[in-house]
Amino acid sequence: MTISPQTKKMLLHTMLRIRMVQEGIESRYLEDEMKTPVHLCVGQEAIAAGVCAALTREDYIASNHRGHGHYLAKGGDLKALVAELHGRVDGCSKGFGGSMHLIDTSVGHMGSSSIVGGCISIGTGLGLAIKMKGTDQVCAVFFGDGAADEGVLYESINFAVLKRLPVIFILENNGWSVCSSVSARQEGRNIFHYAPPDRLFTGLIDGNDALAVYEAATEAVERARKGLGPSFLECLTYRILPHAGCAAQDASGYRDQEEIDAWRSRCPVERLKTDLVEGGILSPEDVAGMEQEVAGEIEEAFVFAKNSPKPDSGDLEKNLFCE
Ligand SMILES: Cc1ncc(C[n+]2csc(CCOP(=O)(O)OP(=O)(O)O)c2C)c(N)n1
Repeated sequence: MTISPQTKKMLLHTMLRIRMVQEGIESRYLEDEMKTPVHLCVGQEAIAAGVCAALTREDYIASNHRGHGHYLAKGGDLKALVAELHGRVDGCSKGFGGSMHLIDTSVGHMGSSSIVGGCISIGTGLGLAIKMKGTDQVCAVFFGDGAADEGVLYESINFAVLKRLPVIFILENNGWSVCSSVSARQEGRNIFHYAPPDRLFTGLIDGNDALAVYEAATEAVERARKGLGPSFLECLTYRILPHAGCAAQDASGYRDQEEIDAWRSRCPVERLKTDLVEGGILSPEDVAGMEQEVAGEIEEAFVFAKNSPKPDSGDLEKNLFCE
C-alpha cells in the first residue's frame, strides 16, 4: 500500500498533538487544577492516529479510560479536552465527565467508559445500529490487554462475527493491567484463531509503527464497508508513563527500568519523524515548525480551560437521558 506524503504528515501532526498535550497534562498534574484521575497514553500515539486516519468523520469510535489520543485523533477539540480535565463547562462533557468520560458525537466519538471492557459491548452495539440503519459507517473500539481478559470481548466478537457487524476491535496491548503483567494473566495469545479468517480478519501489528497501523486499519475498514464483517487488530505497544497520574505518582517496583528504556527507544513519534525527514517529506525545520505550532495551541488550550467557568451543580442531571 502506498501512503501519500499528505497522510504521513497528518499522522505526525496528530501524534504530536497527542504526545505534547499528554506532556502538558503530566507536567501540570501536581498543581491539582485538574481534579480528575488521568491515564496518559505516551508511547501509544501511533494506534489512535493510525486507526482514526483510516476512518471518516461519520464513522464511530468507542474508547476507554486511556482515551485522550482516541478523542483527538477522531477530531475532538483540544480546548474541549483540556477544559474537560479542568471540570469546566466548555469541556467536551460539559465538565461533568472528567478524563475517562470524553464524548463528541459530532465527530463520531461516541464516548469513553471507565468500566474496563465496557466500550467493547458499546462499540459492538454501535456496529449493530449501523447495520440496522444500513449505512456504510464502521465503528472502531479501543481497549487494552486487561479488557481482553474479560468475557465481554469474546461475546462481542462472537456476536459481531455472527451478524457480520462493521466493528473493528483494536487491542492496544501495552503489556500491563495496572501492576499485573500480561504474562501473569494470559496463556499465549488468547484471541487469534478464535474465528475462521473469512469471518474475522485478524492482524498482529507493531503498534509503535503508525504507518503499519494505518495500513491494517485501512484494510479492516474496507472489509467492513463491503459488508465482510468485523476485524480484530492486536497492536503491540507500551505505556511509558504510570498507569494513572503523573510520573511522580508511579508505583515502584513493578516494572524494570530496562523495559521502560527499551520501549522509550522505540518511540512512535520519533520513528515517524525520522521516516518523514529521511524520506524527504519534511525537513528538520518543518518538524520544528510543526512542534512549535502545536505547543502554541496547547498553551492556548490551558489558558482557555482555566478561564472557562465551572458548571452549575444544579445542571448535574441536565444532560442525562433514558429511554
Ligand atoms: C470492570 C473494571 N474492573 C476493574 C477496573 C479497575 N481498572 C481500571 S484501569 C484497569 C487496567 C486496565 O488495563 P488495560 O485494559 O490493559 O488498559 P491499560 O490501562 O493498560 O491501558 C483496571 C483493572 C475498572 N475500571 N473496571
